[in-house]
Amino acid sequence: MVVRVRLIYCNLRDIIGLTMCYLSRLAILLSTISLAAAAPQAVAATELNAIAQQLGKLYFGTATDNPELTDAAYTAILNDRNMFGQITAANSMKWDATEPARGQFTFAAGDVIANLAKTNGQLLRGHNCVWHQQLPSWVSNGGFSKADLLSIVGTHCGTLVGHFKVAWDVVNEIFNDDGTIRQDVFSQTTGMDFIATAFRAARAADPNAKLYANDFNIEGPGVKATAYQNLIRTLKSQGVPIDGIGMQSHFIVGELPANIKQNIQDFVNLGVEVAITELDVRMTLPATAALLAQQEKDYQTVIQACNEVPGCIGVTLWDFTDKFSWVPGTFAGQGAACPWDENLALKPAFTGIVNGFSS
Ligand code: 9MR
Repeated sequence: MVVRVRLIYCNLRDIIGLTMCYLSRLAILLSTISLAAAAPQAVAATELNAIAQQLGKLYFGTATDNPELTDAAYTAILNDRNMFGQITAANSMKWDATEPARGQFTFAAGDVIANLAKTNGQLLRGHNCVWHQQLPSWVSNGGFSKADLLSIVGTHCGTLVGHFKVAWDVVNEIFNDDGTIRQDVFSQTTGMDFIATAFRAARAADPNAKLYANDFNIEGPGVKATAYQNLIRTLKSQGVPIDGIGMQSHFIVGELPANIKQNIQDFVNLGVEVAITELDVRMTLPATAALLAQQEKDYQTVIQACNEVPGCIGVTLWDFTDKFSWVPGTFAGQGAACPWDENLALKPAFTGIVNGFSS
């Protein structure tokens, strides 16, 4: 019965995709049957978004990228709303993709992702308005005055948020690991003022969008998390609309920070929601059984921490398969960071996620 219910959600676009979808459902069902015996509070659903929503989360999701959408076996999994209830564009809503020249907005690639989410019945996170990377040189080298750059930031954020109408990473990676403000064109030209400008423009463009600050190395307590907590206090005291903190969660196997749950709770206590926005757990290759087993535990730890704090509203993988992970291209000799391997087969990490929701 459960199999029949799940199978009807397979995307019937082509025979390869359909076959992959069926095989994936079967593997999930088998793994969940074995989990059900062990876990004290085994959940009834077998797919990640269905499990997350059953437990009161808004979604379980994944990043995706436009070039990947030609891969039928990949999209058969991506398009399954019970597996992924939310998607994030890994690249096509960034500044270089959306405003390559001043005032010239191009939404074609971003709209492909937005329309995919709509077609699939998935939520969309917008990523991102203001970031020091993938920033066109007309912004970084424009030599603008403070007033000009604030106007540029406001126009960019307002136009993006107004167009896509979703939850947004309004500012991305604005602090260094030591908690100081990152030195880039935005802070060097405007001090901290670009932050309020970006959030206010985003709110004016869409009063319903959830507006986030997003960063890495803020998943555990420490100076960088404290910097964001202070920022939230400051922004709120000034009436600047900030709704959430995105914890990117790009982890290394066996090296998760301690006290993730407490840290999430500390943010929630300040009156914001928290989302795990870019989860992956990389390792030095080759992937051994021991590394994969530790990775399973690490995924479980993160999911359990989010699961146990009601204000942690959802989790997004930074793509679900090693086939399309950003890790090997950035960290030589590292990879295998995702819960699906390069052949789209489930890894032990998938079980870790399910168990994280069950414990
Ligand atoms: O996944 C993205 C990759 O395709 C791009 O080449 C890269 C460019 O910096 O950005 C990656 O996504 C990043 C995200 O936008 C912000 N947090 C870190 C992510 C991994 O680098």
